[in-house]
Amino acid sequence: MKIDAIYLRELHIPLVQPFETSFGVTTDRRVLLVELKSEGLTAWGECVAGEHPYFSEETIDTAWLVMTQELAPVLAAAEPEHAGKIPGLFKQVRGHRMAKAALENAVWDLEAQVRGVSLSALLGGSRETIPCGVSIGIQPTLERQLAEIEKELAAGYQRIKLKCKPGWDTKVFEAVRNRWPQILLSCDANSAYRLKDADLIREWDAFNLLMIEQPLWSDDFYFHSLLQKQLTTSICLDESIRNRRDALAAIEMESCRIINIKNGRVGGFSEAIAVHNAAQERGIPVWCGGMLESGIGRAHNIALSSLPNFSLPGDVSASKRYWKEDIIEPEVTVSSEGEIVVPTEVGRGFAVREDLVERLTVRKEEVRALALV
Ligand code: OSB
Ligand code: MG
Repeated sequence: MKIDAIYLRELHIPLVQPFETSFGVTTDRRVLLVELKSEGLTAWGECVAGEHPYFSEETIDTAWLVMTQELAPVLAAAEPEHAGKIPGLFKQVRGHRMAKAALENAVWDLEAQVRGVSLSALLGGSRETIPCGVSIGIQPTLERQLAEIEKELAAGYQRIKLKCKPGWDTKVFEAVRNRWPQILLSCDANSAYRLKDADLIREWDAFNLLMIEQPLWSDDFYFHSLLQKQLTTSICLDESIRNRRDALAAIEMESCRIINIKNGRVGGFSEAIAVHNAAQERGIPVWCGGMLESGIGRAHNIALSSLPNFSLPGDVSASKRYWKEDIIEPEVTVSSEGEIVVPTEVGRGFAVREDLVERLTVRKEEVRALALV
């Protein structure tokens, strides 16, 4: 596949409602897109780095820098036969997985078009529909929290995940369980607790949570393994899992019983598939995490979620939960059974609204092959 041009674009898009986690509040997204041109085709990738280095070390700005200076010139000069070769091209650059993922995933997006298959089929997906959950941000009041859950359950979502932090945890879970004893319920601490909080976390076993996501340090396996031994509830790791080796270590050490796979966090589809396979071979279920993506990242998450071991509802939900107007057509919709239909059309199955992308673009840069610089 010949790469004719690579453009980076930054778009500014407000969220329909602020999203609060233990590390901060997001009200507007700075969305970084990769637009790849190849022999008359246009492919897209999305960089899921945040506006601040709170969830991970990367930000939209570090990703822009590393893509323009290091990664994109290498990609522009290559003629990859297969998107699975891209991690090898980027091997010399340490870290910067979200930047790498945006470029690699654009090549997968291109390859599906070139081969005339759906992105899901190209990745090895087998599901026709994917089960969906929602991640609900920390709310200003308990009343608002309950109202948000009620709304999402009415919309059909199969699993409710509550963001939590010290001071916004036990009393919230208790109120939710009193009102809805049977729903699939989980929580995500985004590393807000320490091992000394084990007594508090153990109280949550009473609430029959499907999982507790990343309670401790963002780079830890060992202390999570100590905590997991003290809990009946499963721990799910998100931040800690950067690649297949991390998944193997976490499984071996019994640091978790469930893994959240995020395309960007692990560096792209190739590594996401490797994590998926490693977990599947060891009987560990996975689900697809979300990073408040625009339609492009969302479409890619849907394709990834069609792999067989994505057996738990993911955080991939409808466009309208995030955006007044998404940049894809059709927008992502969720059925009243809480499912998204995996597209079978060639490519990602959602057209990019290029006029809208152009209007929302606040920064654009073309990257040329190294030899041409
Ligand atoms: O930990 O899963 C997380 C959003 C930003 C950063 C980290 C996380 C999240 C979410 C949002 O939970 C999931 C979504 O896209 O709806
Ligand atoms: Mg998480």
